[in-house]
Formats: sequence, structure tokens, C-alpha cells
Amino acid sequence: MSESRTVYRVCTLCEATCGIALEIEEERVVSIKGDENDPFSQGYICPKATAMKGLHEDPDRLRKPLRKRTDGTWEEIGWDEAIAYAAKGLLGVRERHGSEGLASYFGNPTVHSLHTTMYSPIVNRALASKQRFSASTADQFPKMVTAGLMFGENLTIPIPDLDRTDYLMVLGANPLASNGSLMTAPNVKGRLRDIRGRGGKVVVIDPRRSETADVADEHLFIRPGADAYFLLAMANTMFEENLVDLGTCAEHVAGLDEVRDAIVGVTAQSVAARCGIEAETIRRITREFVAAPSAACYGRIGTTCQEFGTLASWAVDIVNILSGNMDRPGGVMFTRAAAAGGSSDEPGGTGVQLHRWNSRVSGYPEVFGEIPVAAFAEEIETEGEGQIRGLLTLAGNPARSTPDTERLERALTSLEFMVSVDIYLNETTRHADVILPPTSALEHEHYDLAFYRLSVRNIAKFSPAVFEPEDGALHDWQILARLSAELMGFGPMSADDVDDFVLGQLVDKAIPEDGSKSNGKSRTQVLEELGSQRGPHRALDLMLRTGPYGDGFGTDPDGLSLAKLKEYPHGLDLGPLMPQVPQVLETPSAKIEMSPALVLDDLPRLRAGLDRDAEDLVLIGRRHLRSNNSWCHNIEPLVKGRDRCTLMMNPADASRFGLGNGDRAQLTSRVGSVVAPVEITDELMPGVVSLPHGWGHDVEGVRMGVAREHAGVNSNALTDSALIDRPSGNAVLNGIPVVVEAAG
Ligand SMILES: Nc1nc2c(c(=O)[nH]1)N[C@H]1C(S)=C(S)[C@@H](COP(=O)(O)OP(=O)(O)OC[C@H]3O[C@@H](n4cnc5c(=O)[nH]c(N)nc54)[C@H](O)[C@@H]3O)O[C@H]1N2
Ligand SMILES: Nc1nc2c(c(=O)[nH]1)N[C@H]1C(S)=C(S)[C@@H](COP(=O)(O)OP(=O)(O)OC[C@H]3O[C@@H](n4cnc5c(=O)[nH]c(N)nc54)[C@H](O)[C@@H]3O)O[C@H]1N2
Ligand code: SF4
Ligand SMILES: [Mo]
Repeated sequence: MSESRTVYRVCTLCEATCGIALEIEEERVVSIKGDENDPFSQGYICPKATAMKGLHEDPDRLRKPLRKRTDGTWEEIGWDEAIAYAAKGLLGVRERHGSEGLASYFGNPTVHSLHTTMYSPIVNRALASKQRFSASTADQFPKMVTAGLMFGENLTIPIPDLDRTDYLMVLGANPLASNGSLMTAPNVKGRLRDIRGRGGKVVVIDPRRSETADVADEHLFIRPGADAYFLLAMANTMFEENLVDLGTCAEHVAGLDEVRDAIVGVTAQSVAARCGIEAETIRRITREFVAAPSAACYGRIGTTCQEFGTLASWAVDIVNILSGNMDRPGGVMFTRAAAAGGSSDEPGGTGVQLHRWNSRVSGYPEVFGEIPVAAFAEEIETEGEGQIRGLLTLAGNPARSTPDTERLERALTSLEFMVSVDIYLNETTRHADVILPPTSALEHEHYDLAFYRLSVRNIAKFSPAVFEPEDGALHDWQILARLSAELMGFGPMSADDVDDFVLGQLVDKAIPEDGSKSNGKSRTQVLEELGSQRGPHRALDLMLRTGPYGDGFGTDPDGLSLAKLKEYPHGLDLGPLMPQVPQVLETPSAKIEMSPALVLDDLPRLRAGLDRDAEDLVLIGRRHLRSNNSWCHNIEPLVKGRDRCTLMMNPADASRFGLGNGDRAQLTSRVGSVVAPVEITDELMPGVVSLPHGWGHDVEGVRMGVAREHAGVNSNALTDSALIDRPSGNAVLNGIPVVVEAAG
């Protein structure tokens, strides 16, 4: 019997990175509590944290590879056989149809694991196909596009300085349910309370009076998809009323006049009806925003997964810049990540190149090397050269998370071969020929490479593994490493050998031959210092040591390394956000590019939208604190109680459609139809209904017993793959025209 112990790490279920303390007895988790000594989360956790135990222990979580028999049933097989089978199947497709016959889809948890963050690009390189899809085109691509174009790098995203701001304006985000996104901040509720406590103001602009709106000073309903109009009308008001003052950014911007000229006519008066907000209110909010000692405008899913995602994301930054809040304490600022990799401290860089080629079927422009997930089904269905015939999914459930999933699922059944690297047999992986399940999150170490680039303080924290992996189990990185080696034609290779090779390449990239960045140490010496224990933690160590706080392999003996970071089991606070313009800018001009052509070119579409008749009824999504996209519904404590997958509807709409609370409503869009129970609430503005995504688990072949009992319905059977925000390729998941009637 082993002793009891406490392990400190972070919860990896959302972007907030809360510190947790796990009590372990006899190699079982007996409790999960908030880590009071975590400098960032200070003991805060949400109800999902305990699901880290539920997920680890879930009997439905796959522990062994599964191969589909010809009759559609599954058999457990060994790892060597499974990897060989997966590789052979994919290579067979490539032989028959060429590289473009293979595709990948990476899901959201890819970014929540050090292992997959490090190894997903490698498997994509090994697949050597342009057919790359991910959840990012159903999420934040508009923000990454505007960050890339305006600041020069797709993750150089301005983050609200939550802890110092005097005025927070939130559009299309509900951090009290989501715990924040592109704004890593544990305990948003507490941080918002503090804003109000120090005399500041919180304004929420959302078609639903959300949980966040409930704790704000002011909530304004806005018609779905109208954010760009609202924000550009604010910008226009600033120009008209001479309120523009760029503050410290003044000498670092380009394109100010172009912005003013481009938005002429998009006035508070002209957009009021489309927004559902009075012109005078838009002007008042503008004046308040400008007058506040500091202010931050923040937009999320409601502003990105919509018709004008790129324009809305851009307009958020324009409002921040024009009001002098870009890069100022209390405004929006840039995180200085400990493990950022690559970026120099000199202003200027190569910027980003976008729209370099087009997708095969609809001719959508590529974005960051990806094709819009809205085009996933058509690329599988449409015959001709480059048709997708084989697929690798990694930590994704596109069958529930992407638009028009019924069409996608039909397409998935037509594939010649499909491999899923996933922990569940779910709506997506049931279509695979082989499922390769990695170790559980508690069985491997972790570092939030992505979210510490987006956090409201500069933070670094390393999470050790809690348990040894079960005998013979493989980590995500080991699965991906071995698959990649086979796909690259090296034949069966050990994951360790692949890891040595990968690390060697990273060192070559990060450390110049002349030893200028490694305290004079050679490549061999650097590799030696990174150690011989294989795994992505070595690459992390390299990034930390060459990063802005790093020890430079001895240049700064007090600097950061992984060994040093491990001395802070609760995490290391590297201080509040600091002004970073211009050195953070990677644009070729070394300026903030306010008026990128790719964005301005989309303005005619926005103007045309103003003349369009308003839809009678549109569908939006929502999130619940106890849910997590599609994949945590098999954890009883998170799904028990009241049905959460309800169709929320304003009383006026309910009465016009003759629906009562709890009635079953049939909801129909251009592409599909679902039946859901009605929840009448004045939280929703009239003309807007809301259904959460990620549900609909009672389908054949899914092995998630608890989720099946709380199945809900799949809102993405209604979202339309024909609707995209073209500049970013992002799917439109909010503002979907629907009709509703009592279900027969
Ligand atoms: N209508 C509508 N649709 C939406 C949204 C919306 O707001 N409205 N939101 C969108 C957004 S923001 C996102 S991010 C996407 C999410 O889209 P996806 O990422 O496609 O879906 P998830 O539900 O996150 O599924 C994650 C998958 O990863 C698996 N998994 C979990 N942990 C691990 C792991 O450690 N390793 C491996 N290999 N697998 C793991 C799970 O079993 C599950 O199959 O959905 C999008 N879809
Ligand atoms: N509990 C929980 N936490 C999560 C997740 C989860 O599924 N559950 N998912 C995680 C992921 S992958 C992400 S990306 C983040 C997302 O984090 P958030 O963006 O905060 O997510 P939501 O709660 O969906 O908030 C979106 C809000 O936009 C509103 N909205 C819809 N359409 C419009 C519009 O056109 N304009 C405006 N102004 N508002 C609109 C909705 O009413 C909703 O309140 O959350 C993460 N955290
Ligand atoms: S907010 Fe909840 S789900 Fe997110 S990291 Fe914290 S405890 Fe985990
Ligand atoms: Mo997301």
C-alpha cells in the first residue's frame, strides 16, 4: 500500500488553468480541491475540476486500441498491431489517391495538452496533405487573423487587463459559464466583482442576458451578428466627436486615416435598427468608454462564430486603439509568455501570409494552412483529384462540433480508412476503423503552452503526472510520434527515437551555431543539458530557457528553466502585464496595421447586410458551467439534475408559436431539424432562440453510457455549412435562421 500524497497541478478542462490539489491515497484520487497557494487562481475552481477524477476513472474511457471488425463490432488489439494497422490503412489511401487523399482534423483538447500541442504539427507534416481541418475554424480564427494582420503574429492577441481595468465591455462572451477564452483568468466572477468594487463598470452586450450580464452594471441586447456594426458605429462616434486619442500607441500605428474613411456612414443612427440598440445608447457607451481612466473591449465566440467574425474581431481592436487603450495598463495588453518560442524582442518581422491557395471544392481561401471546417464534408463527398478518402482525427468530435453534422457524418461513413486518436468511442470515432486511446490527463505531465500566451498575468506552471501510465499504455505524443515515423516512410520506429530527432530539429532552430543564445554552448552540450528522458518536456525546457525569462543555458544563472520552474509546484507568478509595443510587433512595418486590406475588403459585405430584411427567428448557442463542448457528458456529477439541453425562448416568441414551458418544439433550419424541450425565459431577446452545442449522444455505436442517459439534441444538425466568415474561414454558428413549431 502506498502512502497518501498531495499532487499540485492545473485543471486542463478549460482555458482558466486553475491550480488544483489532488489528494491521492492508495493510488486513487480521493479529493480534488482548489490550490490555495496557486498564485494565479488562489484556490478558485469551478465544479468541473473534480471531473479530472471522473474522466480518469470513467469505465467507458478507452484504455486499449480498438479495431473495427468487418461486421462493425470492435475488438481490442495490442499497440504494435494497432499502430501498424493505422499506418498501413493511411498509407494505402495515400498510395491509391495521393497525399491529398488524406486529411486531418484536430479538436480543441489538442491545445489543452503539452503532448498534443508539441506533436500535432509533426503528424500533420507526416501526413503531407493540404487537407487540414481543426476546431479553430469553428472558434477563434477571426481573432487570429486580425491579430496576425494587425500585430504580425496569430497569437499576438490583445488581452483585457482584467485586474486593472476601469471599464470592461464584453461582447459575445459569457466567462461566468466558460471561465474565459483568449483571456486566461481563473475566477472571472471574482475579477469582475473587483472591477465594480474599485468603482469601475462592466457592460455586457449579448442577445442573451447571460450569467455574466447578471453580474454586470449594464446589459444591452444585441441582434446576433450585429457586433461589427455596433463597434464601428462606436469608432465613427469617436471620430465625429473628436474623441480619438491613441495614447502611447500613437507613434506605432499605420492606417488610421484609412479606417476613418472606410467606415464613413456606418453611424450609430444607421446601425441602430440592425443592432436593436438605440443610436443614443451607442453614443453614450462610446463616451463612457473613452472617458474611463482605462477601458477594455473584449469579444469572444459570439463575435467570432458569426457572419462577420473577422470584421467584429477587428472592430474590437479598433475601438481599443482609438480610445487609447491598446497596450496600456487597464486596457488590452500582450502577455509576455515564458515559453513563447521564436519571437524576438526587436520590433518588426515577417508578418503573416494568408489566402495563399484555395480549397478544392468551394475555393475558400486557406488560413494558417487550414481549410474551413465548414468545407470538411464537401471535400470528402466531391469526387475528383484531391478528394479526401482517408482521415486522422485527434482529440476532436467534429460530428457534434461543426456545422451540418448530419452531412458530415454521412461523408465520414464513405471514407476508405479513418484513424481516431481519442479517449472515447463517440459520435465521431464510431466512424473510425481504428481508435488509438492515449493515457489520461492525470497520467502525464502538462504545461499550458497556449494559454500562458493569453493570460491576464504572466504565469508559468508545470504540472507533473499524478499516476504512472497503465502497463503498456501510450501517451498522445508517443502515438503521434510512431504514426508520424511510419507516414514519413521510416517504418516502425520507437517513439523515443522520433523524440530525439524532433528535439534535435528544435534545438537547431532555437540555438544558432555560434552559441550566441546558449551561453557559448554547442548543440551537443545543449542537447545534453536537456536530458535523456524522452518526451515533450525537453522541448518545453528549451523554450523556457531561450524565452524572455530564461537562463539562456547559463547566460542568466537566475533565469528560468524547467528544473527551476519545478521548484514552484504551485506555479510562478511573473507579474502583471507590461506595455510591449513596439517590441511585440511582428508586422513588416513594425507598426500596428489598423487597416489590413483583407479586412477592409469585407466591408462591402457588411454594408450590404444593413439593407437586408431582419430574420424572423435566429438560433444562437450557449455554454453551461458544468458542460465542456461535447466530451464531458459521461461524467455523472456534471450532467445530473435538470436537463440543460433546452431551447431557450422569449415569452413573446413562445406565445406567438403556441409553445409552453417544457413543450417539445421542432426547430428547423435550411439543413436540418431537431426536437427539443422549450424553456421560456426573458433572458433571450425576442426573435432569438438558444440551444447549446455538443449534445445528441443517443446514437448507434456510441459507448458512453452516462451521456446516453442525458443525451440532449445536436444543435449542429441545424448550423449551415454554407455560411462562413470568408476572410477567416470561420464557421457561422450563431444567428442561424430557423423556424419553430410545436413538435407533432
Ligand atoms: N453550434 C456551436 N458549435 C460549436 C461551438 C459553439 O459555440 N456553437 N463551439 C465551437 C468551439 S469553440 C470548439 S473549440 C469546438 C470543439 O470541437 P471539437 O474539439 O471537435 O469537440 P470536443 O467536443 O471538444 O471534442 C473533443 C474530443 O477530444 C477527445 N479528448 C479529450 N481529451 C483528450 C486527450 O487528452 N487526448 C485525445 N487524443 N483526445 C481527447 C474527446 O473524447 C472528444 O472526442 O466546437 C465548436 N462547435
Ligand atoms: N463550461 C464550459 N466552459 C467552456 C466551454 C464549454 O463548453 N463549457 N468551452 C470552451 C471553449 S472551446 C471556448 S472557445 C470558450 C468560449 O467562451 P465564451 O465565448 O465565453 O463562450 P459562450 O459561453 O458560448 O459565450 C458566447 C456568448 O455569445 C453570445 N452570442 C451569440 N451570438 C452573439 C452575437 O452575434 N453577438 C453577441 N454580442 N453575442 C452573441 C451568447 O449568447 C453567449 O452568451 O469556452 C470554453 N469554456
Ligand atoms: S474554471 Fe473550472 S474547468 Fe476551468 S480550469 Fe478552472 S476548475 Fe478547470
Ligand atoms: Mo473553443
